[in-house]
Amino acid sequence: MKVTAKAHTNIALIKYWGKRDEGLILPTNNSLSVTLDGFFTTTSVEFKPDLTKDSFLLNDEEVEGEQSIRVTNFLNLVRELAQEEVYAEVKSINAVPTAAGFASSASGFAALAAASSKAIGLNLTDTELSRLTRQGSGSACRSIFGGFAEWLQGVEADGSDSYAVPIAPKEHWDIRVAAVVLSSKMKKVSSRSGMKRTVETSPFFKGWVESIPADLEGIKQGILDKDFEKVGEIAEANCLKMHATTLGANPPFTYWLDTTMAVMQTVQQLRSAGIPAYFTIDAGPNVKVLYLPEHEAKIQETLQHIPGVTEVKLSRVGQGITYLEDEELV
Ligand code: FM0
Repeated sequence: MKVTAKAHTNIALIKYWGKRDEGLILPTNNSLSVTLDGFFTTTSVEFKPDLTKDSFLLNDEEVEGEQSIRVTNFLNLVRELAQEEVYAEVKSINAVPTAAGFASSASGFAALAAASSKAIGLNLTDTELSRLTRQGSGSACRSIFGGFAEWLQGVEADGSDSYAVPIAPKEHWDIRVAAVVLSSKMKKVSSRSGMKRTVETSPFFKGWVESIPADLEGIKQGILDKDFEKVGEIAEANCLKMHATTLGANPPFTYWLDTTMAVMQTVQQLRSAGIPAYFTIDAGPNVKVLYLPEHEAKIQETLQHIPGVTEVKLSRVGQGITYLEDEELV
């Protein structure tokens, strides 16, 4: 049976940055994200007895190398769970720039997990699906849910209590996110290797982990109260703390470019001018700006005029996993 699933990316307001178990992908802290409707991956999976290996097409092109190994490793987990030994044909369409800090792996692995687990006959609950998805890419486990979701780090060595839970549905709060795309796109240090180097060498990592519980408590209250200033201030500060840990790593690194800082300064200037806007940045140079619907025109206009910015993509809060009935990619 061919199954097609659609998953949206998410942007972390409290970042996942550090693993306690690299194989099972278990984090050193809880994280919290908002799912975005503007950026998504649609994936179809069909397990076929006549195949001699998995095949993976991304945006109609055959993928090989590290990316295809990650897909096969993930499918191995799905086969193990289902006790099946059959290879799969995987086709993905990614409406997200890859490897540019747009968490493309999040929507990618969430869609892959949903489509493959269903195609092989597993009937997983959202919690089980989130736990499985986590083992493809950590941040992806939050994309099972729409709206606002928290990934519970868990304490068990086998990862059984490490999965995402919904905090508030997308209908709860209409906040917006502008994804600011910079002309220079490729990141040099992947999030996976960047967080590993940080955990192993940065003296600031301990402080980062210790600061998380207070940020989480504050932001969850802010989301429930729809207190935009509170949520924005905590998210921006949390992002800056995460990026500070990379400067303390050995060798040190940063994901920021000059234009990244120009966008950050513009956001701060917007606030000085009375427009509530806050930034957050993942493991890449692009910036996401949080704002309220009534300021959309001004936000868009201001951001796209920053030199070095190629595109500003606006997004609302998105939904969780959906399955497409016609079995075709859209
Ligand atoms: O999304 O090694 O999921 O919480 O995006 O595949 O588990 O790609 F800013 C960084 C994403 C980390 C923060 O890490 O790593 C966040 C980040 P994996 P991911």
